[in-house]
Amino acid sequence: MTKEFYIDCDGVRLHAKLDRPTEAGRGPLCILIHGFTGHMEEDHIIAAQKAMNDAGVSVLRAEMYGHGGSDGEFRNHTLYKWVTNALAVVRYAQKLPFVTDLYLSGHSQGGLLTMLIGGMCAEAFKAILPLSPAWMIPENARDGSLLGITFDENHIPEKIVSDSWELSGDYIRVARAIHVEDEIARYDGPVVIIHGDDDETVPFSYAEKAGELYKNARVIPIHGDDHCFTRHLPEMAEAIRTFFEEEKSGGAE
Ligand code: FER
Repeated sequence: MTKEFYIDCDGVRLHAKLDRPTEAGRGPLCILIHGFTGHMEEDHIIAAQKAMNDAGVSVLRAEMYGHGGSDGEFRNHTLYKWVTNALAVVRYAQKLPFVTDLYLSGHSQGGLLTMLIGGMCAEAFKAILPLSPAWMIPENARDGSLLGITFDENHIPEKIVSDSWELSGDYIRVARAIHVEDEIARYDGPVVIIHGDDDETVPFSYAEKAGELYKNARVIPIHGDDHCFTRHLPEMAEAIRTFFEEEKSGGAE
């Protein structure tokens, strides 16, 4: 059963969908967030949602500022706006009466967001699941590059223009102020990083590096897969389903 609605974030409407497994009573919920230029109906987001539902986990998909059916223009989105949005979604989820354990997952820029919010609200989550997390964005922004587009990091341009999108320079100003390592260090809970080892957008080495920095992380490589898991989507979904099945029986180890 899908319920569609908006979550208020200080007057900004965030488009959301809640999918509950059949015959669900009280139980776990996972928040699931798309990536840069993404939305909640992408194949890899739906596959992750279904895998969670199959394992008996309710899923709250939410679209962040300037994406999908949420308020805001894409060109005006920043990671600070996304962080504020995600905090509103976490607070919303925490008030849902049926929720027992809360989990957080997101793909790419949503995976970076998952890592940031994991550190900010560490006590809120039973585990976090960054999918192909693009946590090099802040580092790249400091070095003058975004998705292969270069700029002078000491003179931020008014806008960054690619073939398919345009972004305000404020995206860069915000991105370069963010230090993901600080939030990694603040999260001691279980982390499951799922990442294609043939990802050309976010190199797999970032999954390995995050896996080493976290105190309690597992990296699940999807061999030969790309950034959006287009080659082995069922394998990615199965990794998610297996993780949540293990959670039901008291966790792996
Ligand atoms: C970048 C690398 C990756 C970037 C964005 C991404 C805006 C995110 C991709 C995604 O969310 O799919 O340099 O700059």
